[in-house]
Amino acid sequence: MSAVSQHAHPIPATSPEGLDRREAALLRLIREAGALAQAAFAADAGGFEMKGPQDFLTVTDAAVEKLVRERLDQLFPEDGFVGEESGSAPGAIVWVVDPIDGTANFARRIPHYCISIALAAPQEILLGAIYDPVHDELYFARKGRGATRNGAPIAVSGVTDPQSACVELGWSVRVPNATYLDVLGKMLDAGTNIRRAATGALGLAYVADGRSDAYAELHMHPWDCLAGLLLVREAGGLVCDFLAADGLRSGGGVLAAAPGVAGLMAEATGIALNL
Ligand code: LIP
Repeated sequence: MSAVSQHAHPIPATSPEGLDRREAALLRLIREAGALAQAAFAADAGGFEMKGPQDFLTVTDAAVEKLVRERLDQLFPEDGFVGEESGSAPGAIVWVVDPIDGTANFARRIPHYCISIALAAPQEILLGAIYDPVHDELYFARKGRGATRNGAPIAVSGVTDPQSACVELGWSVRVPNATYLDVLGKMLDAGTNIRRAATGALGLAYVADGRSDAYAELHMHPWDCLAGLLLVREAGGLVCDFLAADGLRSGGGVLAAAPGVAGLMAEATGIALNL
């Protein structure tokens, strides 16, 4: 994003009207990005390469991020950008984009992926959208205004008994196996059922929607989690303060939980729920 632009809107970005403009643009853009991704998925276009161990990259990741970045640069040139594939540009507020979350699924033609886009200020997440094009489910949250799926309000689950709780523990090579297995064991010992579906953004969206009771991952990138953390918070859940610990630059541990299992999950993961 150009740091200084002759096209900068005179309306302050974080004013109600500035956020209204960004909300409307985000909801249109994420559906357009989802249509591009799903067309590529259906066409089985392009194959994939490896960025590193268990780190997939498809041509669609790059194409979707290019579409999103160019459009946001046209609409809001004064805003910054943080993208999984194309890097960062500074701004007082920044768009944080995962063009295909669940790339390992997308690459192997497993129909379980999403696009995740958040708008963040230095210490708060302002807007979050997660779109699952396979099921045409668009999750959205704006700080202080609740969370929705396809426009209908959503809420976290009321589950309190670990024996009926179903939680997700994300995984990546960035965390030592012994550490991951230790947390996994504590969650199993507490009696919970555990899933891992390889898209943290959708995992967080499902917590906000009451389909799952918590999402934990010991290290996530900001583009994987910021939109989902706002969704869970606005849907009545508890979340970690990801941005407080330099998460926007370095990533960090993530926990988001329905209130009934929050204590159990904070104990098992060692991640504080402070928002
Ligand atoms: C994925 C994350 C997920 C993590 C995977 C992978 P990607 O992001 O959403 O939480 O467990 O290892 O990092 O690479 O599909 O955008």
